[in-house]
Amino acid sequence: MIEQKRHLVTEIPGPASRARLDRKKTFVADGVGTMLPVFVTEAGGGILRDVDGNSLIDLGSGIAVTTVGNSAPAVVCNVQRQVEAFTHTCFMITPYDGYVDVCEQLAELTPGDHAKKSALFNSGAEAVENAVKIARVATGRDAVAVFDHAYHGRTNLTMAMTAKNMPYKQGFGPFAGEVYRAPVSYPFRDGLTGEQAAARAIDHLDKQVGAGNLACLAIEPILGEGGFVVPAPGFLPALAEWCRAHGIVLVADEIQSGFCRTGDWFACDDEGVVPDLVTTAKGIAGGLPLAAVTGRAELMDSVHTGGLGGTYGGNPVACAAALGAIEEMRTHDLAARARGIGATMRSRLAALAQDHPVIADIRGRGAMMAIELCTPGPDGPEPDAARAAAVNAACHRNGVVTLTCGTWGNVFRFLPPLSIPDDLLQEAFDVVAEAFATTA
Ligand code: PLZ
Repeated sequence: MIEQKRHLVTEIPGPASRARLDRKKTFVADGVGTMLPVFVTEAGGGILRDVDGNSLIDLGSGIAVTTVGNSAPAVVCNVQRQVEAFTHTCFMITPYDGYVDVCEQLAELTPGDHAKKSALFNSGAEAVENAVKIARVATGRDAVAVFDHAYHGRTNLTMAMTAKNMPYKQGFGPFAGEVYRAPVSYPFRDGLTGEQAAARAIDHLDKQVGAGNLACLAIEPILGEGGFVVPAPGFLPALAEWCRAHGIVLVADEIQSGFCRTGDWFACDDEGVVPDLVTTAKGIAGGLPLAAVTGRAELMDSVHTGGLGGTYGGNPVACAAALGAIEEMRTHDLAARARGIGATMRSRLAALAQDHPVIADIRGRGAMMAIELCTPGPDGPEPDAARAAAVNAACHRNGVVTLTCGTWGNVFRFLPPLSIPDDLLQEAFDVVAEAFATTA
């Protein structure tokens, strides 16, 4: 394991990274952005090492992917074994055990004890698209309900489902039709109880779409890119109840919140919400591309044979990685570790908020925590995206990889790998505190 120590030997990014950034500019399309252009050579635990020899603390996990840590032992071991045995057959041509093993794990781990089946894909967006396909076939209906601040991907259908225009949608339309957006529960901004916010969303959908026209309602149980918004308690259960009453397929998009990130296997577990379909990706496979739709067996089976698939979906190497990642989560009780990390982060952030009133809200669950930065305005809190960007840049300069998010870009989020040692986590928050103290 790479040494677990923050150590900077050059400015960030250093000269070797800057030279590579010039090459990137020559050969990589400008549309593919890079938030922190340090070129990585090695990573593990809570550290990313770059080409200049700097060691940075990772509070992003490559956007909630390396939950078990980079190159986690069971992932490496399974992948090495699989890559030597065979790399691809295409599961639709000749199958293999790894795919079925992952589906069996998903049946056991996702919320609810009903019979479940899964289909595997490559990316989160692909999983969301397939969940919608399944819901449409199962219900014979077209309409899809999504929420304000939602993020579901960058493909044509999932762009339509994603709320924020820049940078995800600008210029890329026309978008898929029959997607309807409802107001979400955003306790910091709306002050509503979960039940009140659900009643508002349901009334909106009832009047503007009609419950009987909805194939599915897709929701992130904790919003990810939209700002780590945790809906008020009662919101998700009330929506689940309404979906059940009207034959609407409830799709929980657990792509960012799933696989121990929030301190449970899935964020829905917190309130005992049992979705009809769950989409997963990111944390499922320790960094290899894998995604899944898991759901009620009868719903999943409503699609004709051959209707779901793709050349690489459930690639054997990615499946081997997923089995390794799940083994790491089970053996090290990473859900409990996420709760511990969450408690540390919350107390550090609460202390920080005492000194910096710009920290207007602290929210999240487990190792998925964020702060929303605002200044007081005549009509309520005004998003302070400039401060979020300044603090983010100061963290980067000092060797801590942090991320922002949110519709207004004013949310500063923390997604450490669950393999991060305690002292490194504390040191990272010392750097965050210093970043607040030295920016205005
Ligand atoms: N659903 C809830 O968080 C991916 C996007 C990064 P893909 N979020 C990170 C970016 O700017 O592209 C995400 C998510 C939720 C779906 C997705 C999409 O997953 O694997 O990126 O397609």
